Amino acid sequence: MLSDPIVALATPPGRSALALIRLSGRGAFDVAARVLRPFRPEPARTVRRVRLVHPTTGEVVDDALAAAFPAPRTYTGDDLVEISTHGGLLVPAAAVAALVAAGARPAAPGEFTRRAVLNGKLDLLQAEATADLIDAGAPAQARRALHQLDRGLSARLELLRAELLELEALIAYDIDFPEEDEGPVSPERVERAWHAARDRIARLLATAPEGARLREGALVVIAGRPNAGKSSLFNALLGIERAIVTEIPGTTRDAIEAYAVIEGFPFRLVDTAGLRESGDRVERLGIEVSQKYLAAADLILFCEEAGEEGRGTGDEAERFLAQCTAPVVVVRTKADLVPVPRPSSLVPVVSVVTGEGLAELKRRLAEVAFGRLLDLGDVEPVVTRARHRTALERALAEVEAFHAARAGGVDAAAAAVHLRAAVGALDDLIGVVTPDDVLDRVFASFCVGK
Ligand SMILES: Nc1nc2c(ncn2[C@@H]2O[C@H](COP(=O)(O)OP(=O)(O)OP(=O)(O)O)[C@@H](O)[C@H]2O)c(=O)[nH]1
Ligand SMILES: [Mg+2]
Repeated sequence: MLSDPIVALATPPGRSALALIRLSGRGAFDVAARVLRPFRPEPARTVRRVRLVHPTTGEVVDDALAAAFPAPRTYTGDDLVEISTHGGLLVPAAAVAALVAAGARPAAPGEFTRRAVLNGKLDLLQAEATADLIDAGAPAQARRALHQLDRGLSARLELLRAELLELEALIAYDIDFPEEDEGPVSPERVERAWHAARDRIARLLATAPEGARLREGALVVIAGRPNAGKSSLFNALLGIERAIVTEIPGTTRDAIEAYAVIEGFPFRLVDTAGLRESGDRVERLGIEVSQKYLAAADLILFCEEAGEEGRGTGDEAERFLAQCTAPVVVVRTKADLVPVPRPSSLVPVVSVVTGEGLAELKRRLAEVAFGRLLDLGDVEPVVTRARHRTALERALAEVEAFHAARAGGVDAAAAAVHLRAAVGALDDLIGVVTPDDVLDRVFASFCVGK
């Protein structure tokens, strides 16, 4: 059923001062009236103090606050009631149970937002942004999600869509006047309009790799010779003593992964076993794991001891680095052991003992992993999901195919089919008409009550 009354706890269960319950759908006010004393939908959007009572046993569950939001000016687009109860495990659950006994159904994950999309209150990109905002662990993720929730990406795609329709209209003149040598619209004008639309798609697509990294966290693999100070630096970047540090080379045997927010951006830091030829079986396995991480890395942080630059990094390490496709940031460790002043170099120099250079290193990591996003600032839209990327790739391919068809002498009507297909790809992306299975996928990761 599309609009039956649903109910859910919108706050996490556990010890808290308050909990928020949402009830929405056709008949939501009748359900509320069976449980809340007193309940009146008027005046709308006004909080009132109520007694929350179980509808069949008459037992008083809580002394609460409730507000009624009549359709269509609500989050879901249907009638909606928000009830603030006391927190904890027992009261909110009993309140939800009372509303279920009064005729509401427990909501599925993301069902409130799904209804908002179906009722045209949010587009699909805004619904995704809602989930991203809730899941945000780093400030940059939250800012990006808010921008998308504000229709930043939607507005850009609508502009693009309008440009493609405009291009289609220009072509239509050729369809109407096929006999004329030169139609009323010059080929240059069509070419210019095509270029503008094509570049706009390409620029959006170019944000996809860093957009995906912003969602998942940039994978930074810390590598280098044994005893180079990798685990010490890993701990310093995390701000906790996570990995074991000793003066014995070969201390780290396994890869250790941890989440960190650096300069407001999300990172997944990995400490690895030092790279060297080793006779020790466990250490060799550790080095194999290091290599796997190096292959998957977004960025490699390569540690060398300061003052040891002349000694090279060892054949083994150099071979690994030569195979790496990810950008490498070299860092000199243990700066406090080297006399100052040191020969100046572009390579960051750090010490976990004095803290020297750590702030600069963090800025450098953010620049290398998220430089394009930093350049774009918070106003330009960014695509963050595989769903966005594949739709834009489809649109780009169709727009290119249109151009190739025109250049190849295909008549205007046949070439325009590609423009239609490109517009269709953008419509799928914004969620103009969205099939159920796409909605299922988008809302699968939502929490209940959202
Ligand atoms: N003085 C000084 N000592 C450091 C610094 N960083 C690391 N060390 C020391 O260097 C030694 C090796 O440090 P680790 O962090 O374990 O080095 P690692 O690269 O992880 O070594 P493996 O796990 O064996 O590959 C330890 O004795 C650390 O205390 C530093 O900035 N200054
Ligand atoms: Mg180590």
